[in-house]
Amino acid sequence: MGLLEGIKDLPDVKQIPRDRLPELCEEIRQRLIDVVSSTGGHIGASLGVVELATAIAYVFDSPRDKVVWDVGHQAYTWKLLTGRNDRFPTLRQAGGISGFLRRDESPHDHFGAGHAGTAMSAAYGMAAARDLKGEHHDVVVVVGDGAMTCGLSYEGMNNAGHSNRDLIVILNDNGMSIAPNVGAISRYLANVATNPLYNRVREELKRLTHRVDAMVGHGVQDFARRVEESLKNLVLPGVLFQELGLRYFGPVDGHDVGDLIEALEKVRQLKGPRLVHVLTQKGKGFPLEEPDLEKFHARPPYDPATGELRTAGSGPSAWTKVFGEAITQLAAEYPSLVAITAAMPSGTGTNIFQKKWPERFFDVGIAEGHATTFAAGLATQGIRPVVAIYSTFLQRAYDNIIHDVAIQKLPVIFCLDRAGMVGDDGQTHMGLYDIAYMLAVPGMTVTAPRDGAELIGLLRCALERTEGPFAIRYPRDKTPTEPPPAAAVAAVPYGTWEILRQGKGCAILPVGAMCAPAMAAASAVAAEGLDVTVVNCRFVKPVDRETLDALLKDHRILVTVEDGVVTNGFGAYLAAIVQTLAPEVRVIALGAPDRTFEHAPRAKQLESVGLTADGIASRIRALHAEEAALSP
Ligand SMILES: Cc1ncc(C[n+]2csc(CCOP(=O)(O)OP(=O)(O)O)c2C)c(N)n1
Repeated sequence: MGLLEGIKDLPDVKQIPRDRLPELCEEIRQRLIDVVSSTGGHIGASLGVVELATAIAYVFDSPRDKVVWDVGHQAYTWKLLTGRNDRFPTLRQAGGISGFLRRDESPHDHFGAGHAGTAMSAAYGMAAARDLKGEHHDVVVVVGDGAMTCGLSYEGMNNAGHSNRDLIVILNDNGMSIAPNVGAISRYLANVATNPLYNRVREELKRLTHRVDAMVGHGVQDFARRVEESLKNLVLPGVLFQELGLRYFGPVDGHDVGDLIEALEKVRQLKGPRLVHVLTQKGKGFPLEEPDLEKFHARPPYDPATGELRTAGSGPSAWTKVFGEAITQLAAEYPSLVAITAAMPSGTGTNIFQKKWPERFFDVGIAEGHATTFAAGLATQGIRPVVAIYSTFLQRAYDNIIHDVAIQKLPVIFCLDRAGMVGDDGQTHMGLYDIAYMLAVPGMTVTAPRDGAELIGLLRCALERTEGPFAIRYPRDKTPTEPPPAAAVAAVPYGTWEILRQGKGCAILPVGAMCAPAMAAASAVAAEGLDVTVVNCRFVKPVDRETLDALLKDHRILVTVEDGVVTNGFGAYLAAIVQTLAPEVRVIALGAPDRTFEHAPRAKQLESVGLTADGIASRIRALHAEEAALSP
């Protein structure tokens, strides 16, 4: 039996002789490569921390000690060592374990996440709670160098650093965010890692820690203080963290499990806020000979022997690609257009733009709020920023959208990829809230295209406007049809809807990607004698008053369909308007109910809330039956 098979929970890890831990790590690495080859997932991030997660499991005593992993995408080894090896093949599958950490999945998942930069604050909260309750345990944070581009990480560090509370921060530095990391902090960390003091520091750390061993139980506190002082003089590379109030240790080789354990054991004996800088290699051991580092971060199913993807995608292009190509082409016509991403060049398709227009491309790091205010600054100077951020991550920038962009009526274009049900990333990544949050922003134009050509037409419409922000949302999916080149697509006239099918009595009003299932539903009920109208509500705000007024004349029921929460969504917004215009008309809102949603394929998630042709058709039939029963 392999070592991993014998591990049912963390205490079993501690039973393994130290000299056999490298063997355990190799088993774990193979298990990760094998399982993720069929489930897909964040293989690169997780392979990078096999030794680190094993060392943490070995040294600390979770669940008594609290271990908080930032994002949680890199914590697959943690899952394997904390009782989830058997269920690991269900990773990211419907009904299976999550691709991130969740408090309801294991007592060892001390904080749920999915978005970057939350770990420092959450861990500091746990440390403060421990002290308030008079308890004694460790609180450990594992945070990546990418997450160090998040302002939130510094807010947490600033607070924790001068608190004097016990907190161990482990900085997992692999030089990568999803793409190569950006900005001053990444350059700073690279300098630290290659500093000539590196070897001296390591040697000195070893020498000093051997002396701690000899003195345990005899004046450890006093000695710890001397260790600290000696190190302070030596580890000038970590001066940034020292100035923030965290004692710096490292850099430590993140693939030497023995060194890691030694370093963590020693740092554990000290007090106060401290930071251990660990150098790791993203994707270590992955079979691809020349990994495309960015694609490597998370990967769809692949061949475990070669690392090559199992299936090349077929059918029309993904929305992401259509968007990336469209802005790249439109940039030739609009010289002031620039593109901004918050650490997601390939995820948002802006990598296509980056290749053609490198000087007009900005990757600002995992900093959605900054991306938005930076865009606002650009817009004050006549530049036309297109800010491409996933719906879920733009939640981070809400104040910036209102305070920095909308109030100043600046023409910033927000392109929200992954809007709607998002699939196997699950509840933390759902793009269900943007219609609701954007509708509330004064002066915000809120739109959603029904296909790739309309996405280009809306981008053009946005670029032609010079006042106020403009949002365009589209899902994690393929477009229904391949669009023509951007030059062949005209601007969508501002504020207009499009009648896709003229019927009577009942009208379906879908938003964006919901047009296709709405049309299919209309065809299905037409075969049964129900002649419904379908209107493409590509402008969610402002509504097309002319078309709406016309609809209100000969329709008794309007059924809105949106791939977003119904609470304060398009249906609610339209109902409030209709109530003032024609109170006798019923507005029925179809969308996602007010709850969280589990990971599953996007199509299944949509089906679960009736956002399919069948689901919409059965609601139309039911409404028709209700109306028939009510009419005299
Ligand atoms: C707020 C937010 N924006 C963007 C992302 C997408 N994202 C997931 S992991 C990641 C990179 C994180 O880099 P790092 O912290 O260094 O961890 P690594 O993957 O390198 O282990 C990004 C940008 C996110 N999870 N949260």
